[in-house]
Amino acid sequence: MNIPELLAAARGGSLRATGRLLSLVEDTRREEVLTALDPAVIRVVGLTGPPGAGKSTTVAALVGAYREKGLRVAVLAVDPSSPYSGGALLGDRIRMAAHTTDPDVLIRSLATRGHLGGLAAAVPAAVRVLAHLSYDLVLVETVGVGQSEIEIAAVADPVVVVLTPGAGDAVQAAKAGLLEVADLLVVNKADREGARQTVRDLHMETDAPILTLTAAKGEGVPELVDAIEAHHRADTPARRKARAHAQILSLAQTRLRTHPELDRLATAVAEGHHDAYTAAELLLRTSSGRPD
Ligand SMILES: Nc1nc2c(ncn2[C@@H]2O[C@H](COP(=O)(O)OP(=O)(O)OP(=O)(O)O)[C@@H](O)[C@H]2O)c(=O)[nH]1
Ligand SMILES: [Mg+2]
Repeated sequence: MNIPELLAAARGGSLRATGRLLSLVEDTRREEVLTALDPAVIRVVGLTGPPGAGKSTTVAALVGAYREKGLRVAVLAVDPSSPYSGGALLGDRIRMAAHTTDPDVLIRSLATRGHLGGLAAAVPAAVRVLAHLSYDLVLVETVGVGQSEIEIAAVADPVVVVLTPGAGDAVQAAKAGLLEVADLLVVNKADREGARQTVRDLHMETDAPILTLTAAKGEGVPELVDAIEAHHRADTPARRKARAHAQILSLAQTRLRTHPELDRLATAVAEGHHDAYTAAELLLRTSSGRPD
């Protein structure tokens, strides 16, 4: 099937065709697919946080809540660490089991293979495909380690940071830069001791709204849905512009970071043939298709 045929089949409800399209935008045929899409708007909610904080459990609970409202929901689970779907995603599959037979729920794991700009470039492309296919909402889960949560902040609004109770967790999260990207904070596993103290600690570190949640039991889920809605309602042109700004920068940086000339230029600088300023200028020029 060619791309227009795939798009037609996907719009007609074929999950297979949708899956195929998502694979294409993860890979070398991204541009081809993207140019075939009309611009469409879709809400993207990002969930990030330390490993094991309960992100997938929260996502599964949110899917349930949004399905009750009649929304078509897509889940993108990003596994930045591994090119293969490992144990974590197997666990997710169990947590998502209730939704896997629902035709209005799409669950997809994106393994960022490190080429074509990885996560930063693959997620916005996948989101555009899903918008075109009339999903109402995309939930993007990514582990908050390193770069990925910053990249997610460029696509998602709000970014929900999921933490767990525990001494020093607030401080750890602040140190890891997680609080900076948080529009909403969730202290999950509130059935454990110390949740209230963690909330108090977090209030010292951030002005973002903080909720408690016991995702495993669904407690606090309606409040989280409300907080996400409130955040959406409060969206402004200035915020949309800030997101666009972050997205452009993120995509441009990715292009530069993965540019084939970068390595050659680095060697030239290391060997004293160029200074770094000239090399940076050359990299920008070759990236914009104006090699000299
Ligand atoms: N006690 C308690 N355990 C929970 C709660 N929510 C999730 N868990 C458990 O925490 C573990 C990790 O949950 P996940 O939802 O897989 O966490 P995650 O953040 O998606 O994990 P990774 O994707 O591997 O980083 C699982 O064993 C869950 O059952 C909760 O509200 N209370
Ligand atoms: Mg998970």
